[in-house]
Amino acid sequence: MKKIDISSSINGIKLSSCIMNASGVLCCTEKELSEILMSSSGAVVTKSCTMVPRKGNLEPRYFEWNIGSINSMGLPNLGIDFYLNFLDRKKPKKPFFLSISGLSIEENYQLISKANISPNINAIELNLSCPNLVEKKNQVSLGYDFEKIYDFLKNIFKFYNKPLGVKLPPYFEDFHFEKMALILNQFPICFVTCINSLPNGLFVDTNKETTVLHPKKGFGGIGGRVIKPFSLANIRKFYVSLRKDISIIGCGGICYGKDIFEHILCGASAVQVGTQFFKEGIRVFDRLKNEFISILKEKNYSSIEEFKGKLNVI
Ligand code: RRO
Repeated sequence: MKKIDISSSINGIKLSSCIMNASGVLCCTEKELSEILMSSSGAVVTKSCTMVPRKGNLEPRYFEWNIGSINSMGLPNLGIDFYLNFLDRKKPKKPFFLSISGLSIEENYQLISKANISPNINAIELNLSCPNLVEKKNQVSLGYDFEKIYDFLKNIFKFYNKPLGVKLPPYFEDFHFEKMALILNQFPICFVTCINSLPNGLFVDTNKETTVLHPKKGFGGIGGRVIKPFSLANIRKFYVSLRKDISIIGCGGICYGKDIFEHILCGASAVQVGTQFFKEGIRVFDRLKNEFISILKEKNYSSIEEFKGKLNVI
């Protein structure tokens, strides 16, 4: 019988499985990260970190329903030193992506400088798209600030010389996709992760006539099954417009093996699981792997390279 290989490469970083966790979900503490290291996920991504630990927003700050989730976590994390120390102690056998999300451009430079001298990091996933910071209520997130982002990336690549990917917010306009691709194509970006949660959703409790979240008057980032069409659109748009050496990591709406197939068909080289990981726990990686392998068997594919990006338009 034909051997089915679901390994992948993110611009040269080898993953034994193309399925990994999404930053933010169950990847903040020692226990959570250790569990991911021992699982069948192809890599580990940390919760986005800042220079100093943060408690995040007030609770309730997460809610899920049958087809989605809403969160306003507010960047709770243990601080960059914890994640670098964890990495140095554990020396993971799978790629380790440090997600960073400074509260200012200056803080991002400090975080990136620290990561730059850490010997064991495989890549930074620079989060340009946190939707929930109460202290930045009137500021546009960097991923939507097309003026600032060019200079920001230019300055980073003056001193940073390891692999760096960016986690993008969802875009909706052709003009924005084109503008972002034009910017990213000018830098030695290793990968883009599409997409972060859809910002500023609102979920209402009909019985209580209230919001379900407390921070930011109930508004929060939407994730889960309901956002899959937006993930696929963002993956596809960037797959056709980015340089071919920039890998795409799909994120958003992965619940079943077939969702992984769709992300890869649109152009992703790997996928991240967020809401469904939170719902199901660590066994989600084995289940998704088995379902994905079954689909490849049915379709007679033996590796993801055979169909990656090969979406047909009818
Ligand atoms: O912590 C959060 O509120 C959060 C972050 Br940093 C992010 O990037 N995406 C999200 O949905 N929540």
